[in-house]
Amino acid sequence: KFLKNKSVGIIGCPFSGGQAKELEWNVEFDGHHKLTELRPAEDPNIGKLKKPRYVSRVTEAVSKAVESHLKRGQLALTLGGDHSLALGTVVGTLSVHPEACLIWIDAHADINTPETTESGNLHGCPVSFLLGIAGKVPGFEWVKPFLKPDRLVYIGLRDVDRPEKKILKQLGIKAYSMHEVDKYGIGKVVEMALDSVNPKRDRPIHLSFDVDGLDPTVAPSTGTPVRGGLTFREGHYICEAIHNTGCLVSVDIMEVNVNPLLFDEASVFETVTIGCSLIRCCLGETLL
Ligand code: HAR
Ligand code: MN
Ligand code: MN
Ligand code: MN
Repeated sequence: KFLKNKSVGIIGCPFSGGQAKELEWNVEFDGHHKLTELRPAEDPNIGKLKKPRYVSRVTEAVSKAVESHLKRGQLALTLGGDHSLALGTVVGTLSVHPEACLIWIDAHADINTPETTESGNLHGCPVSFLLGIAGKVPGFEWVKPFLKPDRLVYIGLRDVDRPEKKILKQLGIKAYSMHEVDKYGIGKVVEMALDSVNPKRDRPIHLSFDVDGLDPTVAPSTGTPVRGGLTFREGHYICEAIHNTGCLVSVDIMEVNVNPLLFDEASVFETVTIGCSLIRCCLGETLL
């Protein structure tokens, strides 16, 4: 009776004055960035790539947002959304901290190039753009500085395309698949991963956490689930250990899908809840 347009306004209230603020972080919430407004009227494929202009505009805007929070000395926490967003978040981090390293938690390597991608989906490609091996794609000229291959490490991989495997080998990129997690245990894997990209623990760390790195039994509402993933504790251990380095400057929690048409409420709740709990570990929540 009183409303029009079937439109809801959400008032985000990042306020904790009425309680004791547990982890002692001040929270500044941007609100949801209005990214859909950046969608161009026309966006034909470029080669195999789907929605290239939309993705380039959105990721460039996200890079600026991350950059501005980091410049103000804040930890940049980005909640998404498909993993193409990490193209923006990582460039934002590198533009403030050129010496930063990238820890990528995922079932997938997301390192397809515009040539190797079979799906054409850009969430399977952000790492190739970050490394500067994607070639020239119109709209993505803003992507700089590039990430050096020895500043990147993966944990949790188990669904890597054949051409992606080739790129990982050729560039000598360090990757700990679920096989290594099984073999060495998560403690050793995280230590080896940190030793490879941040041997002296003196480089800023960007953590890009795709929730499909977790097993679908603990993080079900994600677009491309793959069996045999990280357990609840393994996921949390990674965040705790990275927090403990004192080097964490930027965190992405990605591929959380909250579309009620795609997932039931319980699945969404479970996945969002684990995302929040990973974030708390990144911010220093401990078990004891
Ligand atoms: N490798 C496949 C592709 O390029 C699948 C990518 C899967 N998507 C993600 N990324 N959720 O981690 O399309
Ligand atoms: Mn902001
Ligand atoms: Mn991913
Ligand atoms: Mn993934």
